[in-house]
Amino acid sequence: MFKHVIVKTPGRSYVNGLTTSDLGTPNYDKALEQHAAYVEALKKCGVEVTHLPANEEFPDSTFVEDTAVLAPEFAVITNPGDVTRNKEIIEMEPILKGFYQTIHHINSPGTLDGGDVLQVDDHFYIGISDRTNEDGARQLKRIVESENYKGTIVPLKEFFHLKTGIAYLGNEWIVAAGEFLDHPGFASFKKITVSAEDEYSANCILVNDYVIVPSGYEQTTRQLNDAGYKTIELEMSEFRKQDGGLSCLSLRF
Ligand code: CIR
Repeated sequence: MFKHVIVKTPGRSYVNGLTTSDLGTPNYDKALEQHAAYVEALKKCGVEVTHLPANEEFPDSTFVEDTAVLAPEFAVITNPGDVTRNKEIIEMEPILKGFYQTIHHINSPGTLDGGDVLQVDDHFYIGISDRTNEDGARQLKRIVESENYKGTIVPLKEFFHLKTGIAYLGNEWIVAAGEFLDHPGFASFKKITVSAEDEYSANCILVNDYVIVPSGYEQTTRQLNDAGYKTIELEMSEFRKQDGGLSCLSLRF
């Protein structure tokens, strides 16, 4: 069960953040509305929300997931791979110190974004991407192993972040798209399969009794419901425009 989440309001500078998409510039007011709905959905899931104010200096800092990797026993402050985002960790570390006694760090030349890390029970899967390099992935593997967890490194072929294409829902269920549909590392899991056109919905999050999914992806939602999951659908258009998904907007622990 998750007890806490950390979120951060997008600042006005959000519309000037990083993106590889061609979906247009986000509408700031709509982004604020969608963020507020996200926070309400998390509250419905029964978690206590630590809500950080916007920081205009870092346009992408609403995507707090990239700044840390959290387990019940320890936190890891990452070393985000894009230079414009790297110093977002400075603001996150004191917040996490309020919750954790054991804090590890990913150090340069290693880089790692939290979006590249998927926790499956006692096992962390660590993607190597344009943001997370081999050194950063190896550092995180060593850290989790020192804390009695398993670590597996997964070089990505296409996805932006590992969790762009895969989610874990507990009870051996994963949601998988693209390169993860027949990836040998995830062959033993039960799968909710996501088609190429619905790929954005592979980034969904299990928060206690609910799976939060982006709205507009009926096939994914239907499969989730058929597998016994209660779902909450959220409009995510303004975050999708900046390559952000549901997992990116919070740290859950
Ligand atoms: C970025 O390029 O860093 C942001 N525009 C999107 C980050 C998405 N984060 C995530 O998937 N964990």
